[in-house]
Amino acid sequence: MKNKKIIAFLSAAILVTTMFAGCGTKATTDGAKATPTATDTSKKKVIGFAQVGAESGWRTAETASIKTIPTLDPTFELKFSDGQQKQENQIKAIRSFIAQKVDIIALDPVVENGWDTVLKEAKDAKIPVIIVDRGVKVSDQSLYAGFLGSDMEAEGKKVAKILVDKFGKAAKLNIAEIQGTVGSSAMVGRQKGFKEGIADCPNYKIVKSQTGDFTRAKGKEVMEAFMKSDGNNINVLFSHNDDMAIGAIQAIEEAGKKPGKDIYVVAVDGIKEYFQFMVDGKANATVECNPLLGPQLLDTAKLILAGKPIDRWVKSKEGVFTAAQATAELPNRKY
Ligand code: GYE
Repeated sequence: MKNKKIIAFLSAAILVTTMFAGCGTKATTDGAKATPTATDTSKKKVIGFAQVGAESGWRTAETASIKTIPTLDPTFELKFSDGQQKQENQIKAIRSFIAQKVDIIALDPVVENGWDTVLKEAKDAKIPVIIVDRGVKVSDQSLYAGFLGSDMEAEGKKVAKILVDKFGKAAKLNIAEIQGTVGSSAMVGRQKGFKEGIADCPNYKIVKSQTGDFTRAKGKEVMEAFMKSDGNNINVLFSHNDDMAIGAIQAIEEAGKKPGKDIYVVAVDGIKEYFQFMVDGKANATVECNPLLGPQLLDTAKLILAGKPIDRWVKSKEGVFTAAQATAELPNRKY
């Protein structure tokens, strides 16, 4: 009799354990498939982070920084989803975070538009949303708590200023532009800021402009095409990120020209690898965009969870670097 009771108890215990194991608390790389969790007993605060993808060195550094959150504060847990540069994946991830009843949703949106519906769902579920790195355009500002990231327009202006300082306003420049992901705030802002920055330079002409989707491979492809059609005309390359510039540098070399000399190369991000290209004389300047957003995201999440006010826009601090500073700065680069 006693044995039977023990067996019955054990089987019930096993059943319960298996049930909970089936909906475990493991972080997922595919938010869409994540199942509701049994974290509630652990009392950890859960941040669900919907990442853009893994398209660049900048992105890799940002992901690594965000993933330090549970180490910086062990009372926090992070659920991470890689959207593979697709908005639909990010929307699925957010819905999954809502189903899992996370405490905070952090969204790094691949593009600016198209978030109203899913952010409304998060709001209805009373889950605060922090927009990270890239901005969103929404019909109702109360759909998110705040934005943490860089000023993309200011970055575009800084690129323009580098050219004005180097060549002067009266110079005649044929500029090739490799844009980031179309419709992303990084692309829209950098382009706008740059155009404004060269508005009073009558002979600065953007002769070519195409997207390279922020990847090295596409940056190379686009520059190959530019070199074929306009190779002898282009004096400046403005790439919306360092990775595409690195791809383009290869294309310039393959076309028999000298990047950094025949074509002045300026980009945005400030990844360590690009500094090496500046040291080697193949790239000329970069405008820093800081990807190390993990600690600031944690601080912002803590404020929200404590019911305290946060800034509508938490800006990151950034600089500008030219090839002349590259050797001294290279050992300090953290990403
Ligand atoms: O510049 C680029 C990345 O959104 C600021 O995205 C970010 C941009 C960054 O792919 O390298």
